[in-house]
Amino acid sequence: MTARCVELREIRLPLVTPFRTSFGVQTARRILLVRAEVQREGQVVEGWGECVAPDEPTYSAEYVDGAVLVIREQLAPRLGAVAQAADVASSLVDVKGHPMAKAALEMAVLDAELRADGRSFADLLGATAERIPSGVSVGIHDSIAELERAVAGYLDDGYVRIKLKIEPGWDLEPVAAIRRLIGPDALLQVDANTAYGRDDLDHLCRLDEFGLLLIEQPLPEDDLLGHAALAGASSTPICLDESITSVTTVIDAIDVGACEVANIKAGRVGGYLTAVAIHDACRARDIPVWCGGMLETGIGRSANAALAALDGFTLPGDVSASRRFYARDIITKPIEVVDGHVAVPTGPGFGFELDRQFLDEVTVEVHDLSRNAPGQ
Ligand code: NPQ
Ligand code: MG
Repeated sequence: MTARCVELREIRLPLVTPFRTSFGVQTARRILLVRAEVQREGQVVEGWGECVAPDEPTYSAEYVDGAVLVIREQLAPRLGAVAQAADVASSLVDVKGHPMAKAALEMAVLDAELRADGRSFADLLGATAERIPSGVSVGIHDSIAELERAVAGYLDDGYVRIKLKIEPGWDLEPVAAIRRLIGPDALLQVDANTAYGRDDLDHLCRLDEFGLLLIEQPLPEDDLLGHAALAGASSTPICLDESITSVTTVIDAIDVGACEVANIKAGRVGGYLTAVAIHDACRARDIPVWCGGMLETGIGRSANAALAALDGFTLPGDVSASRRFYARDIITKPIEVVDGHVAVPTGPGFGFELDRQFLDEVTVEVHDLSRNAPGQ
């Protein structure tokens, strides 16, 4: 088999409601998609990957325009033709950083390869669960009353776990209000996206009284020892997101006591294959993991639903319905939450079918990657 990434496509989708985090507000999402082709016995089979890089470099260093450049000028030429998805990461290893861009290329090749084999991603992973519990990430709101309305709506939708975005000035009061609203037994956690500092450890310990599942990434991504200090002081488990960029970083974070729970996002770690390796490393160390989200379309959402079916994913993830973020998805059967769960896709590849007409309607730009092949 030979696989190539042949097309980079930028789409734009409006969000159903603004999504505010400690690092900014999003009202629409530009998303890069990668199309790969594999040749198998004279047939051409197509696969798709999704780059989770946001519009601006405020979650991590990557962003859409940077990803376009690095994929076109650096990654796609190095990739050229590969024999299998498992070779993508090693062929790109000389390029430092850019995990989301690399992950998108690996994803496209993996989807194409699996489709050519008639095999699902869940089958490749050995995941047997038919459905996964679905959690929802709730942005910062202008008032507690608005937040309560939003959370009540998500509970009506069936979500089994609520995650509140927090930042200094929006933490104890909203968390107290939502704990009161949803009752003592409902699953609740918070995510600060690095908004606090080492001077805030005492303040963050005040969250302990709310019975949270975890507090996600309170401190800057490079502050592992700060997270370890907080883990020692707080009864709420510390979960890392932004800090975990590789198998090595997660093992080190666990070893120094900074990571009691891990959020796994394939894009942040350079691809789904590394995401599985991180899952395995956490499982071997009895660290619970859950699947994070990056406002994916149905492409990334389908892949996440399969990843989250692995045994070590013992906490509900941010794998919510397509309509949590988008009125219309680019796949024909949008991801749905039924009875609080998302179905693990069973079709070949990541299991989605593209809505070609809608995809074309939302396409902003198409780049031909085959023209950047080496020697052309
Ligand atoms: C997190 N996601 O867990 C991220 C952060 C995040 C679902 O909470 C555009 C693209 C906007 C990606 C905003 C969730 C985003 C984004 C927030 C990711 O930290
Ligand atoms: Mg997070």
